[in-house]
Amino acid sequence: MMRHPTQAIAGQKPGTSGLRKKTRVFMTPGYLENFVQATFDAIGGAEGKTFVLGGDGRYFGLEAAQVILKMAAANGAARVIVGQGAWLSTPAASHLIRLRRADGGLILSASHNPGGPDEDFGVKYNTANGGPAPEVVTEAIFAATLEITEYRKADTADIDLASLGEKRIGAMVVEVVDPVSAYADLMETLFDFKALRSLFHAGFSARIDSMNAITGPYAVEIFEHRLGAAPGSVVHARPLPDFGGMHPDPNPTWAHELMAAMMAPDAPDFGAASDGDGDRNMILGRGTYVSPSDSLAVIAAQMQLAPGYAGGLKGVARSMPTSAAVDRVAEALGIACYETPTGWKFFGNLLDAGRVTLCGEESFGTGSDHVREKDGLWAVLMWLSILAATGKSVAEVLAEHWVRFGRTYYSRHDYEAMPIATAEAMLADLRAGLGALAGRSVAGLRIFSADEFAYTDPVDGAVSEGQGLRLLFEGGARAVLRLSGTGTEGATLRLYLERYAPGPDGLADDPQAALAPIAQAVEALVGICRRSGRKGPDVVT
Ligand code: VG1
Ligand code: CO
Repeated sequence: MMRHPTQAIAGQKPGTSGLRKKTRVFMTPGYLENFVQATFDAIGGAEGKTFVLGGDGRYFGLEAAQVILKMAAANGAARVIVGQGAWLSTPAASHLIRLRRADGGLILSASHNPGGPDEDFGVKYNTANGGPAPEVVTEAIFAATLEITEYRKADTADIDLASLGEKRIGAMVVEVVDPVSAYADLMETLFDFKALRSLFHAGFSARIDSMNAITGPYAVEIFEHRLGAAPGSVVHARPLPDFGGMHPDPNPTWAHELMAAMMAPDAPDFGAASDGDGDRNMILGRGTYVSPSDSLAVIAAQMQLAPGYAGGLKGVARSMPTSAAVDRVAEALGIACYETPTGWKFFGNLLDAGRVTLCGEESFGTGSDHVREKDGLWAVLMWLSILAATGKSVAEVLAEHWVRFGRTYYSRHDYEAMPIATAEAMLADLRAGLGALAGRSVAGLRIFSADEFAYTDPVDGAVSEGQGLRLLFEGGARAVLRLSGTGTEGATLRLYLERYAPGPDGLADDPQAALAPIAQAVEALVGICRRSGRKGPDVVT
């Protein structure tokens, strides 16, 4: 029995990064099957194709991988390359798709969302370039979920994913590969591992927190085995189905153990954390937190120190809510700087067209043209390369960057699990009044312009509207508001705040204090707390 009648399920609309729902929703009979069949249907079928499959090790990942393998076989796929134990970090999956010239890949992860039977699960389809499917594809998948009447799935026993090698489901080959080695090899081609080994050999200390998620095995192999970091430098290194109760979102709130260790008097020289699927990174030095937008700018300014980028950068791209710190570096380097909507899928065309080498988002995402996803451990290796080449500390690198380019104070305030109607009404009201805001003063700040961000892809002309409401204040300060597209509960309202200080004075202020006037102006105008009854944001990064 290969063909299974089914009925369309409402709400299977991929968000910023794939379809994310509560795990129990994904576990209801037919839910995963419908979405996977719709994906195969939307890409013109799976017949004769090769796919990559893997995920971040979260609860239900193994079961989902078995379902997808049987469905790929029944849909006529030729081969599925799957990480051992159904493990693959998102950047490693992107690399494997490219390396093996696969037609696409399925990544099983809800990324930075917690995992477990009562938490989140997700599925994302990546195309042959290794990157997240662009909007035309995700829209076609969603349309197919609404028309589906049957799915195909082979009736066979589960495949052994614990041992390496080739297996078969009917005519389809299931190739179980080591999830780590190809990715670690790629990193060796980009960075000077000899120099990094010397750094650790000289006593440099690091704490890399994998948060019981997928980067553990990668980080142990790269930092401890290949680079000689002290055993135990990688903490929470074992991927666990529920991440051991951790919330694998590398920010000061959720990676608080690492934060505490790095702010302690005996802190190591360097600290970093990654998210569930390994595409995000947080960078820390002893007593120092690096804001992701600053990290992107520092990397842009110093990237040619790594051998893989010695030829310089073609251009850079950042998501719209990301701070303009990197723009100032691009200007100094005389290279193009693109501003895209939120979500890595919007960088794909720019990377494929060779217009940019480096991309980044304020949400702890940085990456280059080596893959088509953001890459947490890549960012860690890039920072280590900068420290090794300059002999400076994280704090010194940051301070010198600000002296040279000025400092862009930046913060994101998240209001989570709000009633959807309340959040939508706030933004609708703001949107309705946008036209009348220019020239008005709120809470002592004069609004220079206000608009809603829309993007026309410079490569294929695709238009994406409704990508965030922007308020520009006189003097270059900025606030952006948008709703999250990755949550699974209610609405998450994100408020992004930014202010530029050219220096030489005023480079060492507390970011929250520096941005408070803008936050107050937004509260006066939008009334986030007033209208929701909240006292303040749930997460501040
Ligand atoms: C968030 C971030 C966005 C990121 C996306 C996926 O989206 O803001 O920058 O690309 O997560 O990251 P949203 O729509 O919730 O703001 V990951 O690491 O969850 O794949
Ligand atoms: Co992620």
